Amino acid sequence: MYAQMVKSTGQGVKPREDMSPEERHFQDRVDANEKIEPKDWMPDGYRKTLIRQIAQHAHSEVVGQLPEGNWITRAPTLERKAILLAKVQDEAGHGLYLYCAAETLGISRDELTEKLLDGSMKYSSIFNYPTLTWADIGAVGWLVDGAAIMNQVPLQRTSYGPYSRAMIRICKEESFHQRQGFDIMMKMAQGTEAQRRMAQDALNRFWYPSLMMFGPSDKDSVHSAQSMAWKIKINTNDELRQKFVDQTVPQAHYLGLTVPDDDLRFNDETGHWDFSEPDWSEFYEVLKGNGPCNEERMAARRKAWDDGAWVREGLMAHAGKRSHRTAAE
Ligand code: BYC
Repeated sequence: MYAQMVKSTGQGVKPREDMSPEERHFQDRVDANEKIEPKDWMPDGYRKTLIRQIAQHAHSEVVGQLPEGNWITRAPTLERKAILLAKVQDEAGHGLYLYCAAETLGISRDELTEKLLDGSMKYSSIFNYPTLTWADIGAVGWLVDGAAIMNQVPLQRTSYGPYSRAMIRICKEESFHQRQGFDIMMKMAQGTEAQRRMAQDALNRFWYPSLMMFGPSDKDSVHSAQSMAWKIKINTNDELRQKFVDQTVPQAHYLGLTVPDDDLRFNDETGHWDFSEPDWSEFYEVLKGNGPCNEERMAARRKAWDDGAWVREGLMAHAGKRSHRTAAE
């Protein structure tokens, strides 16, 4: 049922002449940059697309704690440990803001988690790659949070009020995350020869998976056209990917590192960096569950869900008792 609902939103933009009067009025509000609030009328497709995108984002924040949490006990100094711990806790908080934003659309957080666990909802492809060395934690902060910010800053202007407000808070914290990652990379790149090699190796492994975070190229993006008409998305996947490359290549050069792309060239005519596309067959394999860490990530989420069952049951029992008491009073 859910897959069907999602498919029904994956088409081109609905022409104005085919819209009902409510849909036309709704589109006019979006075009006038009015925020849509939970109790306002909205097309079913708008609601479903938002639930899909916000929940996918929320799941990504939560699953995104795993590759970094893996390094909390092994951070090289007390200061690095405290910073990483704070960052990972921030990601949990981002997940909660986003689940709350999704709940305003009429779906519960439990349902969303169940959809993640049964495979009908996704999380970002990037978190299916392992963090093998401390330099990977630098690369995640610099590249992964850098890509996330590139995507999320425009989403502060998204048409749905609760999503837009959640993004404003999240973006404030993400910029600190990106800087802490770049700072780790600086230390590594300017350290011993072995540390510099670790930094380069982390860049080599995280470069293309970071480019994939923006989603398939525009010609293959299923949802972009309608999502942009509804201002659920503000930019296309390729626009954001290009902005990310333009911002990140000079940073890599500043670090004295080499971007692993032989075809990378600054194009004087366009004023942008030309770069090689990621291997899209790898991207789709990761989405199908065949990435290096898909199984491990889902097993960790399933275990957390099962281990937390007693808390959920306890809360429900407490809520039940309270409502009995209120009814009796
Ligand atoms: N991974 O039509 P398209 C973070 C799916 S950062 C997995 O272009 P759309 C964090 C897509 O869902 C990451 N799946 O889709 C950072 C669709 O499949 P379904 C989270 C992907 O939605 C640091 C299909 O491919 N950020 O949280 O218009 C530390 C076709 O794609 C991916 C967000 O989620 C992918 N990379 O555009 C901790 C930002 N890309 O659903 C945490 C909000 C595409 O039809 N989301 N797919 O089965 C977005 O901006 C958009 O959803 C996307 C995709 C740009 C990601």
